[in-house]
Amino acid sequence: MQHLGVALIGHSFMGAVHSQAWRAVGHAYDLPARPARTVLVGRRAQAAAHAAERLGWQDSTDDWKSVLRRDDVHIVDICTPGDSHAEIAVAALEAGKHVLCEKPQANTVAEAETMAAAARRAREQGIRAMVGFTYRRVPALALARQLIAEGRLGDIRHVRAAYLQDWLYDPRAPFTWRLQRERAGAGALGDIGSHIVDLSQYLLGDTIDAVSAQTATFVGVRPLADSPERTGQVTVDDAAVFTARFTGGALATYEATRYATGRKNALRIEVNGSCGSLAFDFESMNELSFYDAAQDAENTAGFRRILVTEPGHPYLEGWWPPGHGLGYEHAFVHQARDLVTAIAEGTDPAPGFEEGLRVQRVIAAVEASAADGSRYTRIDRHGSV
Ligand code: SOE
Repeated sequence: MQHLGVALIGHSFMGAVHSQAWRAVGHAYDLPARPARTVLVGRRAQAAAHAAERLGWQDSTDDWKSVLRRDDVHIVDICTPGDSHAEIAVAALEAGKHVLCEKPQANTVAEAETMAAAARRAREQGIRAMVGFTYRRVPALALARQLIAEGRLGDIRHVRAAYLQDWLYDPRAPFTWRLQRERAGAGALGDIGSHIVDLSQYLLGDTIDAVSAQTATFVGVRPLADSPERTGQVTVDDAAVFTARFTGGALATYEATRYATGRKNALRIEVNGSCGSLAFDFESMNELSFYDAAQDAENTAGFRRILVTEPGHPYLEGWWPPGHGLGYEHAFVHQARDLVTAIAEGTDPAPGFEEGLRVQRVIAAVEASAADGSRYTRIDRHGSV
């Protein structure tokens, strides 16, 4: 059994979730290779050692470059803010390490292009790269992709996607790195908007061709967490709304916001086609709503609720009996399974860095459209009608 030593870089929220995934993946699935939590990397040695102890990693260091020289490290798992993704990913690929990089892939298109080029070169040596758009691996959404690919919705006309959070609705919420352009690249648009852009392109098997957008920053200055009398300047979007046209002709609407008061992590997507529709809400993540125009007689027509927990549903062979349900972390376990399988079988994991680059291009286009306000037709407040 091939041994795959993992080096985790970053140990905050994403580092903790990825640790859970690396711990659980071998319990849930019979894998063609065995991943191990070899070394955890953090900016401060003592905090990294404490996190390694708590999260079950064999070793820890504050020097990310040192893990690239280790023969017992085969996968570098990047869970840091976006401003370090490109440097770490390119160095890891060039050192012959497979790379899993959290989303969004980078903070700019140029960085994402550099990563995609490095991945193309590394692929010639059998080295793989993957970007962590995990919602593709929620079983209900993987099933949605299957149904659309089978033609059950017919020609796709609409996508309606929203990713709603509310952790910034209160102006007293403290300043964080996610509100600094140089650290995060973008705000809600890059952090959660990237998920619904990737997810919609994945579900349709199509790409966005053009966008028209508005973004807003509602609160420009926030108190620092460690000294509330001092403040930080917010330099990213708090919310983005945009329309989009797909290459295949479908029209789409998107909303990504951190001000949807009361919505904690509400990712919602609906796809309408000429033969039916699909709808998903992450707050009911084990369910998929399906309207089959071809099958429902007039007096029984309606959306049906598919409980996506059957053994034959995507990824469910590794889990519990029908109806027992999965959670947020399971998509990360599925991500780990698919990466390990791709590495062992010598195939390309999806999404790779080319797909991550496509998402980055959409984010850049949304920001360009929002900045070019002239494309937004203002209402004539003093008109005669
Ligand atoms: C934002 O708060 C966030 O943590 C995203 O960064 C993750 O990608 C998403 O899965 C949950 O929300």
